[in-house]
Amino acid sequence: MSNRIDNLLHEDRRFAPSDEFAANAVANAELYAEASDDRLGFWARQARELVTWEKPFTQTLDWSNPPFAKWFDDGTLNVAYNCLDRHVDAGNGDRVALHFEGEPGDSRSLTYAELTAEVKRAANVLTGLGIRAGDRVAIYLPMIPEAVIAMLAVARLGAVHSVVFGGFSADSLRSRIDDAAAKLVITADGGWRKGKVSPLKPAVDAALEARGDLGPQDTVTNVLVVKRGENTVDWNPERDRWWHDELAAASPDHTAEAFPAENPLFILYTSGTTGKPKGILHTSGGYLTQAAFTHKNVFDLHADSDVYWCTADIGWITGHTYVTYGPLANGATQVIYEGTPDSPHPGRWWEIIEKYKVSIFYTAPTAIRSFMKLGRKIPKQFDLSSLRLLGSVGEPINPEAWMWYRKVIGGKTAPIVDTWWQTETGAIMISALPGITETKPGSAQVPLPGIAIDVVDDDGNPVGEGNGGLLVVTEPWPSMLRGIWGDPERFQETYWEKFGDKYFAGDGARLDDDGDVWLLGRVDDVMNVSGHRLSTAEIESALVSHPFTAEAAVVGASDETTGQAVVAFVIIKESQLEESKAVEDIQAVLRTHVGEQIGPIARPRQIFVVNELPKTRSGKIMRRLLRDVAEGREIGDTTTLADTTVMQIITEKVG
Ligand code: 6R9
Repeated sequence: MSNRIDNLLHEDRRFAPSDEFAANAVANAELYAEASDDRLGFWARQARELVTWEKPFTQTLDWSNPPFAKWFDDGTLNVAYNCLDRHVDAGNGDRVALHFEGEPGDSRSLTYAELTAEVKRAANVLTGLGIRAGDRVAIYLPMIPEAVIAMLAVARLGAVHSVVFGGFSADSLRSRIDDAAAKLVITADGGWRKGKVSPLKPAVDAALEARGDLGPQDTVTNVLVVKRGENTVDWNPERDRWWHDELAAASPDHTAEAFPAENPLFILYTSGTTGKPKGILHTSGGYLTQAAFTHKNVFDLHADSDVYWCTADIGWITGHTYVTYGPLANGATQVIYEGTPDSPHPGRWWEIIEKYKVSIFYTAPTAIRSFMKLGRKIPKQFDLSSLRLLGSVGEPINPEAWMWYRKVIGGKTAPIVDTWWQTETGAIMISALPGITETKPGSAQVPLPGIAIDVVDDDGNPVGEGNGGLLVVTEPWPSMLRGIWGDPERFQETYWEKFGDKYFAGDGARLDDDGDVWLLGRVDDVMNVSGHRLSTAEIESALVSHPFTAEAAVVGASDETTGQAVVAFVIIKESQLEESKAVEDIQAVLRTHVGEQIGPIARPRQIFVVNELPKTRSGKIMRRLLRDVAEGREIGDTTTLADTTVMQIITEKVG
């Protein structure tokens, strides 16, 4: 880490936007002045200009009961109407909303009029299945248009979606269904990944069956199944319905009802420092305002000419805010792609950019680094000249990857916006504004207009320029989380207890001499693997749930491609070892087990079988030392260990 900070301090490259870009930029520098003069007035103006309200709000922020914020509280709106009908009403019904590219090469484009009609039908189907405002609907789908349609149909009814990433296991799905007490699950038979169909419906079946006596009573009454993979599926005629049959029979007319600004819109689960994922709750008016504002200004969106592509899956917050809500609220034309970047060939993404003339491209550093490894020859085979703006999200982007992105993908001209935000923040918080900010490789740079952030020490005192500390948000913002589903105490504890009046993001950061922010990674036990948050505790409990394992410790070790990688240290039960199992077999079994319990992304890159774990006298595992081992470094200070010889033994084992 210290090495990295030094490198960052020596970064003095700067890239100013071209005159042409600056002249046509959507954002303007006055936004900063306006927001610093009257922050709430600034957000009220954005909310009035970017969102259509059924009943206008009169109060911008109610912060009388912190940390529970209410934004635009007495206003009413329908989020789906804002993403659909109003564009059709404004004469843009023929504009393409979604260019869908399937992994096997099939494609389909939906205009705003077509997408609106589909969502109306789906809303009628959901109503027919008993879904009402406030009900929870779990969505477990591949990246196909139906994923967006399903989210918007739920939102249209004032119901609450909980999208579960299609790569998650039946167990993960079940715990999310249970936690939110979902009434309906929307899934698909399967989706395309890496050249073959990856089934989804079996995981839903397993999640709904394997409840045992532990889970709460079965809240799910129906499963709606999109046909995509054409794989054979088991069918429960009482519970399961085909999406296409139901939609074909449904009326295409549906009038969107308005709901209060603070009506819950979705729950999205994310890893925390303890094992149990947190259901992050977002509501309607404030979320949509900041989603639309940031999408328009950070990506310099010219809705009538741009083609926008965000590569995130809808299972992540980036897919919620920058595939579904932001772009559609702004009437953008966007690409969605079902599959993996290298299927059927390593140039697939660049081919898609060429095919649709994508002008705005938003992806994660892990993807950029894996393309870098393959070399520039691959992207050079495609015409990427349509690209005029590039974005990065999910983890710090190292300056080398930033420079490669700029040169090889952006043709040395497209500005890069490195956007810092979280599931909890709902929308981008820190980023350059293209056309205005001079960009700096590796730094997320400046808080957006209307956003107040700081870097503080452990006691909450600002560290000032040139110093490092903890990133905090010092004022409430429109798209902030409104809580953790069903657990207000955990909400207070996790984010607000440390500093009282400031939101604690869990990230380390440093301010350089210009006051620009450099993100340094998580300060808690959360790892960032390919931009996905995983908790050490969650993987440890998956490992320990296997009969082989007596104890486990998991660390995030730095990895050239994925940013961090999961490395596990496990102690195997004596009884199991006595059966003289080969270490390789144990490792393979445990890797598979973690994949089944959580999902393939959580599978450890390495599992070391050890006899002991380094612990303090109070019994806390010293992950810092294990990280030293995992990263092949000399072991740091071991004086607080209960048994100081243990690290030597581990190092010998691993060596
Ligand atoms: C949007 C998203 C949030 C965590 C966050 C931080 C890391 C995200 C970043 C970044 C450095 C950026 N992170 N963007 N770190 N630079 N531009 O990724 O949400 O999945 O909740 O993860 O990701 O550590 O705290 P989420």
